[in-house]
Amino acid sequence: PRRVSGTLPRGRAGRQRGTGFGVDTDLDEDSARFEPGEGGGGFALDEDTGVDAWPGTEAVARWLRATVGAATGLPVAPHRDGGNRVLLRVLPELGEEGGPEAHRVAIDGRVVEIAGASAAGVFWGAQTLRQMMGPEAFRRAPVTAKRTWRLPEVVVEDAPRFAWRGVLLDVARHFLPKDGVLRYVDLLAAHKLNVLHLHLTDDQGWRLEIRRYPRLTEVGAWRARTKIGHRASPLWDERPHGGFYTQDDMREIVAYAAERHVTVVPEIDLPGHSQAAIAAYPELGNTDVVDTTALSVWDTWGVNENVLAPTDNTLAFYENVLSEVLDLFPSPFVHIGGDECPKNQWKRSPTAQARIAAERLGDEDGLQSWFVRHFDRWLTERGRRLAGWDEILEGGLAPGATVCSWRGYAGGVAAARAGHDVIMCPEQQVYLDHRQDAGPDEPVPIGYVRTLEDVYRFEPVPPGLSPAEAAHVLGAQANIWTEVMEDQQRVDYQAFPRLAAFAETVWSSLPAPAERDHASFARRMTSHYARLDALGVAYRPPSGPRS
Ligand code: TNX
Repeated sequence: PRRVSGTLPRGRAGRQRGTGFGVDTDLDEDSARFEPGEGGGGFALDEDTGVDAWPGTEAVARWLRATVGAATGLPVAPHRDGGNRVLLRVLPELGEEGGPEAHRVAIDGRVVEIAGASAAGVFWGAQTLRQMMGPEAFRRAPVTAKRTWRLPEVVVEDAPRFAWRGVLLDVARHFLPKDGVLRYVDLLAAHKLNVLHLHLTDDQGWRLEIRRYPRLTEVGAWRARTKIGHRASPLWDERPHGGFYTQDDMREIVAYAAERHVTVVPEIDLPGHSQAAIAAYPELGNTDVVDTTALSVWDTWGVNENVLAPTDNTLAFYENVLSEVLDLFPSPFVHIGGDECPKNQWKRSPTAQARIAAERLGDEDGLQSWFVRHFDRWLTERGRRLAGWDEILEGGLAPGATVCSWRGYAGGVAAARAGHDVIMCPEQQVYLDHRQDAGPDEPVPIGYVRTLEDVYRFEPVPPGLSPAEAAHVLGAQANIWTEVMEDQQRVDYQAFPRLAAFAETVWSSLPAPAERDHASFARRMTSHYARLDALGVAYRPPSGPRS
């Protein structure tokens, strides 16, 4: 069998090319690239094929059965003597070069061996196996006409470029019910993405049950109406909106994601983007300058003046919230937001000014930094790491903070130079709420255009960083803010196909942006659209909006 590496699109006939989320393993149109092995016919996956799951890979076997089993109608059951087999095993030495997610899929006439440096590597290898089976393997309903699925004799070796391959889902602006979140976990995993950053709180909604503070969801999870379109629109839909995850829901989401090697990173946004919390508990706001009892959950988009008051009560409240968050989320990282916090109320508030003087914070930026440092210490003492948006650089970065650089690369570069870890998510390239085309029929009422090609040109490590600084770039994230996405259908439309391009930029070691092979990517997308169809994803068609 041939040996191929799935890290780069090479574009030469006869060689297999990598995609961002595995290797290009389409049997239908690219079968010429697979040379039959010595045994001749390759591997026949049929009703006698069993799964031989070595210790640590049991969840991968369950996943194979639930996906490939459902699509093929084959048992995909534990291996018994007689049939051929899919062997799953952890082989730590595979990680010496490629790290813990490295894996190898080796197929001959008798065995499909999926070996990974860790269970995560085995899982990504199993995803590659499903890709190799063709689009029908992504269906829910079984293909009944086909009893034997042929796989070529091949060796695929692969490993991701970055450890953090993330997607932010904003479930605060529009609530996505639990099953929709589970579905997104599956979609992330199908693209070998491994971080789901859940934006759980904002001015327009609080989405997580906190037992100690029931009004956060009784009041904070509901709004009376929603602004149609983006900031400039003068129209509201006059339709109530809301919802939240119970703690049991969230445990289920986290466990489901963990089985798919996706880490759920929670975000509790502070001290800005907090009007829903203030509407529920008015004492959290700047009561000495505004009547916070008159506030309700916000029904408009943009940057909100109603921010948290810098009091001991606020700190204690959020410590209690975060204690419950830590119980639910094993993630090493907890995101505390820190973005877009206007300082006008603090400028007018005697309480805030007294805090600035007492703590020698200098100015309001120092006060914002005081909030972040407090929770950085608090999280560090509990064995977690704080992540925040790049505004947390203002007024001085907290010692343990990791920066999510969204206003371009500059914040991330400054943080990396200062020895902090960084997640790159520049809005100019990987904000999936931005429209995909300038055309008048695009259904998304946002001005900025970020095309599929723009996303494919995304490079997480900007030029000019030394190797040591570049090592602080843990990876990147595509952010799906949902102001203009009221349901799953709209989220699908905005997320896909761009998320496939993003996945490639974080998995593969692509050439420099100017040298990327868009034609090759477009060709490979042709077969990927068929997979997305089988998965039921309402992506934006390549020919433009369905109108
Ligand atoms: C800025 S990105 C925000 C979000 C909005 C987004 C819309 C960031 C940290 N803050 O609150 O949803 O722009 O693109």
